[in-house]
Amino acid sequence: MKPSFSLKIPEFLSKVKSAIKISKGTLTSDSSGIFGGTTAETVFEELETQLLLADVGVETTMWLLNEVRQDALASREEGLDIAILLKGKVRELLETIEKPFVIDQAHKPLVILVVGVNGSGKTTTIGKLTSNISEHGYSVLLAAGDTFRAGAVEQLTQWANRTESNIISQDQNADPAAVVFDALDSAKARNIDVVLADTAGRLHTTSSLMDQLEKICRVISRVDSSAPHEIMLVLDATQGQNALSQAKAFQKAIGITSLVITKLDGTAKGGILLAIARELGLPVRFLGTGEDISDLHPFEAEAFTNVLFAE
Ligand SMILES: Nc1nc2c(ncn2[C@@H]2O[C@H](COP(=O)(O)OP(=O)(O)OP(=O)(O)O)[C@@H](O)[C@H]2O)c(=O)[nH]1
Ligand SMILES: [Mg+2]
Repeated sequence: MKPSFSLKIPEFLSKVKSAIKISKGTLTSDSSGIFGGTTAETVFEELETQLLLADVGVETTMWLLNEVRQDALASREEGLDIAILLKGKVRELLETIEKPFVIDQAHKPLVILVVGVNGSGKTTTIGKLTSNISEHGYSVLLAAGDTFRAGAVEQLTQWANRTESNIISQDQNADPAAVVFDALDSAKARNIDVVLADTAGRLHTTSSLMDQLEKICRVISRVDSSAPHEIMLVLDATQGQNALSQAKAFQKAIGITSLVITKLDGTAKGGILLAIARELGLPVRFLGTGEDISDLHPFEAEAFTNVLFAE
């Protein structure tokens, strides 16, 4: 049997490297091979290696392969294609975290706090997202909550100019909670739809910095008790399993509500999304695939599965 992977990959995902490479010869096995024969074991061993290389992680890899084994056993179909079974499982798993970003107009402004470790792509993601939201006809105000890094306010100001959106900032070293508070006040007064708050990059292991985020959330909720409506963690896909540890730490400290996975261009570590789906189950809103304003895309499980398995 020929491998029957659909290669329907949207243009925008063409920058993402395929991660799970399965050689053609091992795709198919007859049923006698699957149930205990060496052919099946060879196939499973190869799948395991490929999943681990793609940064799926040990736990999720074992879980996936076990699911596939059970399905194969239950099916007993002649000429069963194990890789197709795996691909189906991967898609099902990724579908659990496909929850597209929507602007809930019940909240005005909708407040999104963007957090993450240093350099993960927070500010760039905010710029791209601002462009995306504005294109849909909503007004955006940026809050320059990174008052720590030199140049951070200027970087966000450039994005505000580029996207013709509003920005509220203060001097470097100002209290980030005060900046975000001002931004919310201003957004309310100007009837703005969405506030995107940038924050300084922080190591997930530094508790004083995590406390600072908590303070920002507290101050935000004083203006609107339902806010922040989304706490978006930006993860750099090239960090692989470390991104998963970051997500767990941020989740524990301040309670993340959604994820953006950046830098998927040029890395074959996209398998991290499988570990995220299995271990965190948090919605993945967007994927970042480059430094340009247009390099942000809604996460779609099926399209991403096709990329993971592309030849
Ligand atoms: N290739 C690639 N580069 C990206 C992507 N997203 C962001 N970058 C780059 O990563 C670098 C860091 O991006 P920033 O947006 O400044 O990251 P940050 O999280 O705001 O960084 P700090 O504020 O210093 O914590 C910049 O050079 C960005 O252009 C992406 O999806 N792909
Ligand atoms: Mg930044």
